[in-house]
Formats: sequence, structure tokens, C-alpha cells
Amino acid sequence: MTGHDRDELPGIDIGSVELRRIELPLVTPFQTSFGTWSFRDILLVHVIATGPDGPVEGWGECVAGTQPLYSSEYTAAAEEVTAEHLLPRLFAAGVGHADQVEGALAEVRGHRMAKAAVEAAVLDAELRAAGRSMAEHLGATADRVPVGVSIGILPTIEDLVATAGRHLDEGYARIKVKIKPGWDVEPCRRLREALGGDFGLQVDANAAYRPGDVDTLRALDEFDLLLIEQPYPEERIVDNIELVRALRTPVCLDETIVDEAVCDDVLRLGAADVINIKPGRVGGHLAGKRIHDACLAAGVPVWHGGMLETGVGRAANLALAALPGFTLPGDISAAARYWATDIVTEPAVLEPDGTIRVPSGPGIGVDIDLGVLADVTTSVALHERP
Ligand code: OSB
Ligand code: MG
Repeated sequence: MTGHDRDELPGIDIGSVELRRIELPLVTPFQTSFGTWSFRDILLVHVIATGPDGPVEGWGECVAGTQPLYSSEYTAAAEEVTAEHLLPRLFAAGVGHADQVEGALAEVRGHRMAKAAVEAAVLDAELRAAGRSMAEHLGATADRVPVGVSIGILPTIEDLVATAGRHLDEGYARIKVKIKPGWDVEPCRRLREALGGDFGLQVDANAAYRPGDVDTLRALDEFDLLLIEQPYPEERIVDNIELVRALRTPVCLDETIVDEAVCDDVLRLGAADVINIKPGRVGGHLAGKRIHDACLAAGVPVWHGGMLETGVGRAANLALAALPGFTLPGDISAAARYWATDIVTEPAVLEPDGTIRVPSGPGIGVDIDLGVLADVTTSVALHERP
């Protein structure tokens, strides 16, 4: 086992939790097979607590989108379930350690993105109180992680080639292209023709294909892709087993992997060659670490997904992505790829070698820019422990 036992951590006394909604415009709209995101409407969970040395705070970012299009969760529902169902249970259980959060909230079904944000905030506060970084706590073995860029569906293939070329020039370690029926084989062909065969290229369908599309998916084999992400709907595990056998391109699952149990089924069935880990999707960074451990033991490579996070979520993701099983570049681009102004004082920057540094300070290792936060806040509600 790598990482530290929570028993070594002194724990915290949670006095209140602030739920804060913010709205941030994306520098460029992001189109997927399921819809277009032009801004992010984000729920932030802010834990206000007391540690052994006095007051301490922690922050967690909920990755739910404004609308229930990527998954059934969405921001307003995440805020409601957190306020009405999660925080009362957190307080009633007297949670003082992050690894108690999952158990305290377990009787609430689903809502993993909301639960993950609560756990992240408690973990950040607990680790800040202990003076320990999240990376060290989770068992990170790297201080920088290789990262790529996820490029949305664009108006023309020329736009796509220009955008991908610019990101490769910036130094990104690989390009991911969103695909959908009608925007798949030709975009890949033109990218390889224009930019060559030696850069890492992968595609993400966000569940837009059906088994009847297998010929189109097989046509992608000629482009030497690192992987194809989530071709079929979330629940179609058996269809996915057949696809793994039908394609040369490694098949990766994102939406399907909603928790450890599903990941275990997928590993045992050989229903994926690669797993995308998003802490929000699986219920938290601690569950994400356990899924990482299971995949590492099974010899299945993992990579860290992204949900267009601010610097808060990005810092926590960098800590997890520094674990040894994350052998493929993550969807953890520099802050500038998403935001004109991030809400943290040290936004993530791309190093010339295509990596981003893993924060090493206590907790998530970045601080909130309170001035920016105030400017982008749309609502705040304080929930005090009864
Ligand atoms: O499917 O990976 C996805 C963004 C929002 C919702 C789903 C996905 C994505 C991305 C963006 O691909 C990754 C990023 O944060 O850069
Ligand atoms: Mg995806």
C-alpha cells in the first residue's frame, strides 16, 4: 500500500458547510455529441472546521453540468441533494475524517458527483489541518503528470486541424477529439494527414454510437488511435465486450464506470482495454484511488478524465493523476485552455515537456482567489452543524 493511513491524521471538527454557486464563461465553447457547454455553472462545497491547530477550511468542486446530459446529475440537483440529504447526514454522523464521508452518505442512492464534492472538501480541510498534501496522502509517485487537450466538435475540419496543431505546438502530450456519427472518420483522417502519425490521438464519442455502427468504429482502426472512449451508452456492457474484440483500437470506458463495482465487472468481463477515472463520476477521489488500485492490479491502464474544472477541482485531480497506474496523459489541461480568469491564485500551467506540476502544499495545494470568487458567485448558503 502506498499513501498514508487516515489514523495518522488528527481529523477535524466540522462547524459549517457553505454551498456556493459560481458561473464562469469558458474561453471557447465546448461541443460534444450530447450538447454544447459555453460556460460552467458550478457548485463549490466549502467546509469550515477546526483542526488541532485552530480554524481550517477545505474546498471541493462538484463536476455536474448545468443540464443532465453527460449524466443524470446536474448542478441545481447537486446543490439540493447536498443541502437536504447529504449535509444533514454528514453532521449527524459527526464526520471528522474524509474516509468517513462515503459511509455517512451511503444510504443516499447515486448522486456521486455531489457526494464526491463533499468528500473532496472534507479531505482538503483534513489534510490542510495535518499539513499534508493530497498527492502524498493518495500515494502519488510523480511530481508532474503528462496531460492532453480534449477538443470539442468544431464547425469545420479546418478549424479542428488548426486547433489541434496549436495545442501540439503548445506542447500538449496528446490530442483527444470529440466524435459523433458524421464527425468521426474524416476528422481523424485529416488530422493524421495534416499533423502526422507520431502524435498521440484519441477520440471520445460520449455514448453516441450503437452496435449497428461497428463498421464506422472499425474504420477508425487505420488512424492508430490511443483509444476510443465510450462509444456505446453507459449500460451496454455486453455490446462493449463484443466491440473490444471487433476493434484493434483500445476501447476505453468513461460514463459506464459509475463506481468500483461496475469497474470490477468490466475488468472481470474484459469489457474495456482502458479505464477513464473521474473522481466526480465514481463518488470521490478515494473511490478513484481504489479503482486505480484495482486496474493496476488487473494490468489495465488508466488515465485521468476531466469535467472542465476550475483550479479547485483541477488541483485535486492532479494529485490523483500522479499515482503510478495513470500511464496515459490526462484530460487535465492548463487553466488557460478553459478560463480567462481562474478562481485560484496559482492556476495550472503547462510545462514545456507537456506536463503539469502536481501541487505539493497542504490539502489540494492551491488557494482560492477570494476577489475573483466573489465576482463569479451567483449564490451562497451557509449550513451550520445543528
Ligand atoms: O466525456 O470526457 C468527457 C467534458 C465535460 C463532460 C464530459 C467530458 C468532457 C471532456 C473535457 O472531454 C475534458 C476536460 O476537462 O478537458
Ligand atoms: Mg469522456
